Amino acid sequence: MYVLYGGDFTRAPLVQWVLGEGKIEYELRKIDILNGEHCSTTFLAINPAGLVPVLITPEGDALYEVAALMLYLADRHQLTDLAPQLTDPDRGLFLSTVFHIAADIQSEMKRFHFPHRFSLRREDNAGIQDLAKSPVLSRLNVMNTRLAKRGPYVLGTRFSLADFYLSFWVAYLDREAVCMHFPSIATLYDLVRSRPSAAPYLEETERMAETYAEMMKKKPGGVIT
Ligand SMILES: N[C@@H](CCC(=O)N[C@@H](CS)C(=O)NCC(=O)O)C(=O)O
Repeated sequence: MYVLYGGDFTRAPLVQWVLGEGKIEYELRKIDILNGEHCSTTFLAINPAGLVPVLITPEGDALYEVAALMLYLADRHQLTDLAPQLTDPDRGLFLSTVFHIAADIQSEMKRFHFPHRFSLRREDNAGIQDLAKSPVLSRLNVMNTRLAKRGPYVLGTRFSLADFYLSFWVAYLDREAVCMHFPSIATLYDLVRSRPSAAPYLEETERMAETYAEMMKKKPGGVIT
């Protein structure tokens, strides 16, 4: 059986959703990242990189990098409704989008959520957050134009896990502002959120984003060290 290390304020729900879609059995072990459990000796023995989520495969390998986990599960369990197969012509656009979200959208969210790690002075943190938003918004703008031409999903009329992946980060951003500026992303978000399997995860992510924003106001020096 799979074991997933995840928990609140992590991106583990992306993996949980794929596991749920595939009706794949797993055990969830929660890691308390707010209290630094991801830096504990016990967790570092599982993932020396100190990052959550981690998926332990039935063979015992410890895998991390959320995009890789989603693709791995979809491929291994033939979840072709979520990920076009290797020889499917849609595979190229699918991979290009998933890698773009992983490398150029979610990575910028680190600066947004952990501004204190990128600044020497506490008073710079708010400015760093603002700066982090701008590349994300310009990338969403490109995505919005593409969806307007060939939507409503990343692969046109065909839903895939790329849509859930993008929606997850929209939920973690200033969702209302994103949806107001980018109507085609708003349409995609609504479509994904109306899927019974996705709704609970996106609702929870919206709540987490609001709570995290509140915590950042109370602890401008950094919520997680
Ligand atoms: N590139 C990794 C990043 C994982 C990551 O940053 N996870 C966050 C939780 S969502 C974390 O473990 N943060 C702890 C830290 O940065 O100290 C992925 O996409 O899986």
